[in-house]
Amino acid sequence: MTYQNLQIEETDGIVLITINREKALNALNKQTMQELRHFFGADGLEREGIKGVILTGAGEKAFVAGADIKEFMGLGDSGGQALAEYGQEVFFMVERFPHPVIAAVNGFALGGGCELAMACHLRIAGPNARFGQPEVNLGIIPGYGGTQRLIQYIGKTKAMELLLTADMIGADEALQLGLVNKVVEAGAEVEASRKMLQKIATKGPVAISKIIETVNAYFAVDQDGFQTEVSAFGATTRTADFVEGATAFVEKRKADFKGV
Ligand code: DAK
Repeated sequence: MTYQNLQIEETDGIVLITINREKALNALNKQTMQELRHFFGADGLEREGIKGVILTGAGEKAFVAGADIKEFMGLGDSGGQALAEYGQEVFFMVERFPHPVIAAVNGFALGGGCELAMACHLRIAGPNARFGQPEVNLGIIPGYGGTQRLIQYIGKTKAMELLLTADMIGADEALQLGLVNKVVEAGAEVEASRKMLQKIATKGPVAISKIIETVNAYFAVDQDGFQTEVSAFGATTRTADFVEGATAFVEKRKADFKGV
């Protein structure tokens, strides 16, 4: 697939994906969703030696200002349910991606944009970041997992308020509520994300993937998280990386992990 709306740059195993529709505040149209699906469901999985992914939006104003309202207006009264299923599938691919994915939130993260940021494993926001689920303003509800993930991050009380009022919150409140991991200076969102991924990249890659899998299991209705942890722990203890990590500790040196 040739990417039209995603700009993809890989440096030292870190992939920077910029959603590149600045004039529409990086709104998620069908093409962009297909490209995200292609990256997180195929291209990104096939790339060797990936350490992590940073997702951001083009320009200084928006991460993603939601699903493309102008495009989905043409949907009429049919197709909404199928599109929500498709969107949820794409965002589950992000959430289940075996390498860490950080949303570098450089402005509005509204509707589908807030949902996309929440599907990422970590969120680093700039001071201009604004989060919200304004769907009720349009007479609809979030369709890409927003009603569920917002509760996971900030609890039912505040999630209910934001979902019902369509109010936006700024970066500091998002930090206080646990929606973002850190707030950095304007323009430093991507670099701060890169720094965090570089730190994670010094750890055992199999262990990192297993952490993602196990944490996700906590929220999966069809999985016992504790049992998932037992199996994942067992799998990590059988890796050469564990032998290397333990040996490096004893020998008082840095571990040289190979991801096996
Ligand atoms: N879609 C399409 N275009 C958008 C857009 C969006 N979500 N957000 C902004 N734009 C466009 C504007 O139309 C404008 O384009 P021009 O008029 O210049 O051609 C340009 O971006 C700049 O926007 P503004 O002029 O409005 O900029 P302001 O600074 O004045 O305001 C804003 C910024 C972010 C507060 C405002 O643009 C805004 O309220 N945007 C919409 C936010 C929003 O409601 N987002 C959508 C939430 S609903 C579904 C599945 C999922 C969903 C829906 C359906 N199905 C399965 C059917 C999810 C829906 C959502 O995400």
